[in-house]
This record gives sequence, C-alpha cells and structure tokens, in this order.
Amino acid sequence: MRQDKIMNSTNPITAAELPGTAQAMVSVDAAWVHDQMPLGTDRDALRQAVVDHFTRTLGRDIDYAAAHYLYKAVALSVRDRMMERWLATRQAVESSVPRHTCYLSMEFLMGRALRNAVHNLNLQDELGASLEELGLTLEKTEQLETDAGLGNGGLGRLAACFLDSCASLALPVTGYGLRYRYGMFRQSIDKGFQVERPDNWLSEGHVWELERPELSCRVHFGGRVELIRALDGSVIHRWVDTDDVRAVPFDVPVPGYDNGIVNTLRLWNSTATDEFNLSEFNAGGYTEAVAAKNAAENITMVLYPNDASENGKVLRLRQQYFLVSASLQDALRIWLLQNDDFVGFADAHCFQLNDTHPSLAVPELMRLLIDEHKLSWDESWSITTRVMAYTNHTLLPEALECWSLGMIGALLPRPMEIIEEINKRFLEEVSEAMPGQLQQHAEMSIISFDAQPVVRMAHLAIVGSFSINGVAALHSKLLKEGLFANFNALWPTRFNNKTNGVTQRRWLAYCNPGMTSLLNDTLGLNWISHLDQLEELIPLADDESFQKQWVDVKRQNKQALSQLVAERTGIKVDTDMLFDVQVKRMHEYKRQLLCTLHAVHVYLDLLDGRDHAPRFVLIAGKAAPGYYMAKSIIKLINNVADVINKDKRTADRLKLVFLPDYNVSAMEVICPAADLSEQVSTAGKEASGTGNMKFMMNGAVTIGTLDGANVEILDAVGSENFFQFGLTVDDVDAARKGYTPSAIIAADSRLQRLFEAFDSGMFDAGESELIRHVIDAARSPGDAWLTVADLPDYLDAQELVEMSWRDVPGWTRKSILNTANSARFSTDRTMRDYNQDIWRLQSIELPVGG
Ligand code: 26Q
Repeated sequence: MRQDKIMNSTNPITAAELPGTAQAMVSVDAAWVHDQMPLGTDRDALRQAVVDHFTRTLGRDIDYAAAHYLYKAVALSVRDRMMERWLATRQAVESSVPRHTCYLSMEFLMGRALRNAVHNLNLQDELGASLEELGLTLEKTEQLETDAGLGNGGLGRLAACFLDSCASLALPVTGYGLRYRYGMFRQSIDKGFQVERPDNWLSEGHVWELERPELSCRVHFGGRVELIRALDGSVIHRWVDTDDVRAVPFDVPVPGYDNGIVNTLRLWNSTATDEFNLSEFNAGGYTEAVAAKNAAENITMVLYPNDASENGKVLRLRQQYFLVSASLQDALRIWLLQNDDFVGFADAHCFQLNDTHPSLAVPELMRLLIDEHKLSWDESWSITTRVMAYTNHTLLPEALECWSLGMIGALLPRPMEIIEEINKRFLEEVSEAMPGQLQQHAEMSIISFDAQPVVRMAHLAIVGSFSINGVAALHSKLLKEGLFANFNALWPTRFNNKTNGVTQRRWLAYCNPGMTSLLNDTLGLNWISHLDQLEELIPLADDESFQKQWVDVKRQNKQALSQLVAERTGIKVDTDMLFDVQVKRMHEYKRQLLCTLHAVHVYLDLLDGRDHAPRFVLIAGKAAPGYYMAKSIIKLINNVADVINKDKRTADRLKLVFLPDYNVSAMEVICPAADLSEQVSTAGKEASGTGNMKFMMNGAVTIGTLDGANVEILDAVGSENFFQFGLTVDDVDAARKGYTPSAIIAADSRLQRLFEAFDSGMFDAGESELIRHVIDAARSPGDAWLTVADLPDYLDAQELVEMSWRDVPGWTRKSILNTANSARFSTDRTMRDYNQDIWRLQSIELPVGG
C-alpha cells in the first residue's frame, strides 16, 4: 500500500532517479528498525563514540587531527543520540497527530547546532567530562562549527527560534526551506569599506543533515498550457513542455528541550532530472544538457542577501516557486500515505507563510488539487483558504513584493492562470461587498491595474489565507489601519497580532552560562521551560549580594566580548566602560547614523574638556551588497572610529568599533555583554525587532523609540527601566510636512558643532564626497528617516543614560528588572499564541519508552 502510494504520487520520480530505494522498500521487514538498544549517554559511552567516529567513520589519525574532524566526531556522536527520537517523532507526526503545521520560509538562520543539541539533550556534563578525558574542551569544540547562515536577519532567525520552541513544546511543526549552497555572505572590512565574500558553509560537509533522495519530487517551470476537453465535457488545463527540476530534501533535526521530541527542518536542494539530460543527449546536445543541469542546480545556489525585496530577479522567483511546490507536494504525498481523498485534509493542515516570499503556495495548492488530484475549483479553494495563514514582517512600502505579470506568465504559465482566476473571483466578491467603491477595488486587486501590471504578493497571500498577522502590537495595528485597511474592512476577523519572541534556550541559557548558573542557584532548574519564573528576581533587584553576583557575571561576559573585539579589530576595550551596542542589518531606517552622531558628540565634548562616563560603542551589521547608502554608512562609522580610537586624549573615555561579520554566533557573545541596547528606528518602520528582546533578556537596558516591540518592552519593564526618546508614529507623519533639518540644527549648539565637525573634513579620510553624501542626506528636508528631528531628544536621553550608569546599584537594578520582565518575549509564548489562535495543534505524544 505504502509503496503503491509513493509510486502513484503526484509527480512520480522514476526508479532510476532513486538509486537503490525503490527496490529496498519492497522487501524490508520494518520490525528490526525499531529493535535497537538506546545508546549510552554516560561519559565512557560518549568518549568511546567520539573515538569511534574519529577513527572509523572519519578514518582519521589523532596525529593528524585537524580540529574540524574532532568537531565532526563529537557532532556525529551527539547526532546518533537523536536519531531514534527523530524517527519516533516523525512517525508520530506523519501517522497519529490529527493536525500539523508546515512553516514555509525562504530563510532559516539556524547558526550553530552542536551546543544547542548537547544542551537540549542534556548531555553537557557527561560529554564535557568525556572530552576533557581526551584533552579537549566542549566549548572550544563547539566553536569549530560553521554557522548555518541561511537567512538575512530578523525574519530568518525568527523562523529558527520558532522551530526550537515548537520542538520544546512538542508541537507538530515542520520547517520547510531551501538548502542554499551559499548562505549569507561573509563580511570583511577593507579600508573601512564592506567587502563581501561567499559563504561556502558546506565545504567541509554538514553533519546535521540527512539527504532523503527517496522523497524527491519534481517542480515544473516554463512550457505552456494546453486546453483539452475531457470525456465529461469539462475543460482540462494541462501544463506541458515544461523544464523540470528535481527537488531533493535534506532533513535537519530540531531537538526539543529535554522532552525527547525531535522535529524536522526539511531543506530542498535543486538538481537536474535525469531524463531532462537524456532528451538532450539523444539530440546530440551534450553541452546543452550540461548547461541545463547547471540551470537546474542554480536554483538553490545562493541566498539573496537583501532584507528588503529585490524586485524583478527571475532566479528569486524560481526559488520561491521551487520551495512552495516541493513543500506542498511533500505534504500531499504524506497525506496520501494514509488517505484516499482530500476529505479532512484542511482540518489536518496549516501552512504558515513567513512573509510573502512563499505566497505562491496559494495558486500552487490550487494547481495541485485541481490539475493533479482532479478536485473542483470550489473544493480546492475551500481547502486552500482553510489552510493558509500569512505573517507580514514589514510596513515599508518599498519592501512589498510585486512581480510582473509577464515574468510570472513566462516562468509559471499555469500558476499565472490560476492567479488570474483567483483575482477575477475576488474582484467579483469585492464588488458585491463594497459596491461602487471603484478606487478600493483597484487598490485591493491582486493584479494591479497598471499599464505594466504586477502581481501584489501580499494581496495574493491575504486573499488566500484565513489568518493574517503582524509581528508586534503596534505593527499589527498599523497594518489594519494603514497598509491593509481595505482588507481589514472586508475581513476584520482574519487580522491578528502575534508579537515576536526569541528562544530563551539559545539566547539566554546557552549563550550566557554565567547568568544561567546564577539563575539556577537563585530560582532552581525549572526557569528554562517556565520563563515566567524570572519574575521571582524582582524582589532581588535591590539585594546587595545578588547585585554583586549580577555585576560579576556581566563583567565576565564583557571580558569575552572584549576578546572577540580585540581578535577581529585589534582594538582593546576596558570592561568598566558602558557597553553601548547596536547590532542589526544596516538600514537607513534603523539609524545606525544616530548612534554614530552621538559618539561624535561625546568625542567633541571630551575634546572641549567636558567629562563623560567611559563608553564603548559597538556597531555591527551587514549591508545588502547593492544598498549604496547602507554601505556608505559603514564607511562613515569606520572613519569616525579611526579618528576616535587613535586619539590618546580620549582613549580612556571613548571607543567606537564596527565589528565585522556580524552573525548568530557573534550575537551569542555580544548580547550577554551589553549594558545598553540601541533600538532607535524611525517610529513606524521597524515591524518588531528581536535583537531588542535578546538584549533585554540578558539584562541590557534599552534606549529606544516607540517602534515595533520596543513599545511592549517598555510596557513590560516600566519607564524607569527604559530610556525612551523620539517622535511617535503620529509625530512622524506630522513632522514630515514642512520638515526643515537646518532649522533644528541652527537651534541646537550641540548639533551645530556636530555638523561643523563633519563639514571641516575631520572624518573624511580621503572620502569627502561619500561622507558629505551621507551627512547631506540627513540634513535634507526630504530625509524620510527624520534623523535630525530625533537627534536632540536622543542626545538628552543619552545624558540620562550616563547619569543612571554612574549610579551602579541603580543601574544594576534596571538591568535585573529587564531580565526579570522578559518572559513574555520568549518564543514559547509566541508559539502558544500562534497555536491557540491559528494552528490549533495537539502536542505530540511519543510512544511510551520512546
Ligand atoms: C524579498 C524578495 C527578494 C529578495 C529578498 C527579499 C527579502 C528577504 C528577506 C525581503 C525581506 C527579508 C527579511 C525581512 C526581515 O527580516 N524583516 C524583519 O523581520 C523581523 C521578524 O519579524 C522583524 O523583527 C523586523 O522588524 C523585520 O524588519
């Protein structure tokens, strides 16, 4: 039966494409597969496992022990101890849970996996001891792992945190993404400029993935649609003459925290199909065949390094459709293993779309159900709109994805027809519900009414989804009132908020071992799964001995960060300084410029003989390679840093560093060490932010605008423990009209001095034009980010920060209260919210003894 179903699935892969597997399935008696003794987890068993993998699996000799192979042997030993649980979880999810969520995302920014796996499986003590017997340390071994950087920033890391929390809550959620051969580029700094290098993260192999060629499927591109009349008189659409690409899944285990669950992240790799090559070979076109193979394999070659949409690149569209088609085929295949029709499919599934990037899931599910499984339009639409849910991550109009009709039509002719039909029916519905409101109809249409029409991916996602959510309370409100107001008027119940979070396992427990042991001593061992218990720290906020321990932990963490900074930049910083940190993607709206201008202000003050609390300003982040202004801002920061760091007069008072190559692993060192968290975006621009939550959890105090989740952080900690400044969303709208930065500068001697310093060429370092370009943009009445408008208030707030910082018990109290009130920013809470309102999943029950 099983075998039958596999071979009759939507796009059968021929036996030739499945080396060995088709035959194997016929004869295997499954019983022995489960008849295994669990592997030992004591130090002797672990030591033996590491040695065995080192010598037997990897065939290495300790004399030539490249560090990398030691890491591999350890990782394989840990992976072995996940395998049975992984199988058991997969079987439970595929066969016995009534409902399952597929999280569709173009990005999963997982970072390193070893430390997380070791701790979630509770192996750290025994494994650590066994490695010490071998003369190694667990910590050093963990650092040998390359980051899995399959994401740009917030959206990709959010997906990774979601997976961790779902596994830890035993929620049946599978991540579906792409296995990019090259992840987020590596950043180096050359003479102050960003230089991008390819991230060849798979070059030494990836221990955590399991290739599953037996589950491959086929994705169509190009070709044309043929209409044929069926026997019953109905018209059938056949997508023919397509160029097919093979999608091969690579599974990555996602271990839950101390609960025996191992969920799956399924990443698709593109390869050529065999018969594609064959037909070319037969025509004698050997080189063409190889070229075609190349085109197919290119699809998952590289992650697009833009965190705002890059419009119009056909390869990106191919990637999106490839993800969506392969993932939906996979879900349908699994369903048909146990079911003969699609009755009940909608009740058993939810597809959560991580932004609009996978919104082709709407027409693709329609296509699969109608064309491949012969359901009617109405049956298919009923299923589709009961399973799709869309999360929006941006309000920036320029970041809303649109694709030209021509491009989709050429690459995906059959899905394009379906989009047109969805839109036609949608516009009919709108005309009935909102008669006469022609302006609204045009605004809401999935396909724009322009001369060069485009498909608005957000509208496609909204029309096809039963749930549409923003990622912070303010953001969700602005979606309903602004960007999607028309849709909210039509379908108010579809809109909801799900405030983002971060996993406290990676972002507190594992990255901040000093704080973890202090919390273990203070709260017991349950706080990791019950983060609300952090509130028990509130009464200790003024406790002298607790404060002392708190400060000690922070100092050690600052030591570790200083070391990283020294390694990467050569700059030495004193751990007594206020560690003032802004790390995130480089963007004008995030206003790294504001932090830099403040550093210059402090510098000029010091030169003028005014005193300031010693401060270390750390900025890090990648700029999209084509984003000229963001790259210029990096250069400006480096120029300013050079001047400040070379000046002996201010050396004990101020340091400014741009740390190259910011990534997940860097943040694991940075966030435990921060005193001050910079969250200074123009109000209304940052959908949520999640770095803000990591800093708060680790006891940093925020200086921030009323934007994104800052609003909720302020609400959680109270205004005494948060430095709020700047225009609100309403102010921003008002301030744009008649905005004259020159008048604001003229009215404030601090600002005058600042801009005069830049005009004097003090920070030019031979790049006067570039520096002027950045500074003039901030001084222009057209500056959309209102940097100068917020600058006076920001400088005032920073003065308050300094005053508070000088009062050590007062500051420590704020720091403790930030951690104490951070529980609501756990993705455990976020996932419970998604589950309660959108997914409605039951938790996975593993068989006893599993
Ligand atoms: C789209 C089309 C073509 C090429 C690239 C893209 C693309 C890729 C990534 C567009 C956007 C992104 C990433 C967006 C992102 O990270 N947004 C952030 O999401 C976080 C999680 O919700 C929020 O906290 C941040 O506020 C938001 O900026």
